[in-house]
Amino acid sequence: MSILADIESSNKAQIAMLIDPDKFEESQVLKQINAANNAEVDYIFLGGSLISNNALDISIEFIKANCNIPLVLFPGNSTHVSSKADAVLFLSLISGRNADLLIGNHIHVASWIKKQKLEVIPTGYMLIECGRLTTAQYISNTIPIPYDKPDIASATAVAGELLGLRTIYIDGGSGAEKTISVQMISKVKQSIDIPLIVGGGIKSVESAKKIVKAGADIIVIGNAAEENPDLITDIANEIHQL
Ligand code: 1GP
Repeated sequence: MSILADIESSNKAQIAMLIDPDKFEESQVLKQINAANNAEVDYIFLGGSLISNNALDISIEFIKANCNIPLVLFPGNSTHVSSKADAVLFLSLISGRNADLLIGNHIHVASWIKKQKLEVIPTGYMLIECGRLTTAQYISNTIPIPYDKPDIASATAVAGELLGLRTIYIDGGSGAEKTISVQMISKVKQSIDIPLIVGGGIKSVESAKKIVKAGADIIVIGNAAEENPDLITDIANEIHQL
């Protein structure tokens, strides 16, 4: 089954652990992968807004040598792709008005990707203001959707769905001060009929549960799992029961 089909048909909430290739360090990543294996994490997302160490392929090889969890690229631009991964979130940054991230980068890699075995998951990516300026917002040179404007988020997500995108990813950005509000998550979820991915600033079992109850189909945990790999086990145990 394709990864997208797995996401679409899952009758329980899923969890993705985000690994940043720019922070790649074998012993640290191994701790995270072991925790992900124990916790039966559903996906590993690999990527970030800024990759400056050229470690993407090395990271993929290391992760795949140590676990069988599907590995999905989460690219910041067209240089962040590799045929060694299982799938790529083909992100269009629909919350912003930066043409390069809406369509420009895609053109650079589209013909190459089409020839690979890499599964493509067309994804409407939306940055939401969550307390502070994040790297994703800065590097993308876009204005995030205001925290307290669920209607804008909902209309943007619906536009993405009507354009044919297959998932919506709302993200406070890595290291967000607070998570996206449950009001916004539930408004977006009620507006669309495609899977909803939510990430940014999820640091506890309680906030993960709230986000899933509000409607997230997949939650993404990055920083908190780097700081405390055991947290991913606790969160996955709870989330998989919801
Ligand atoms: C960022 O959604 C991800 O794009 C994860 O964010 O690192 O804050 O968990 P955190």
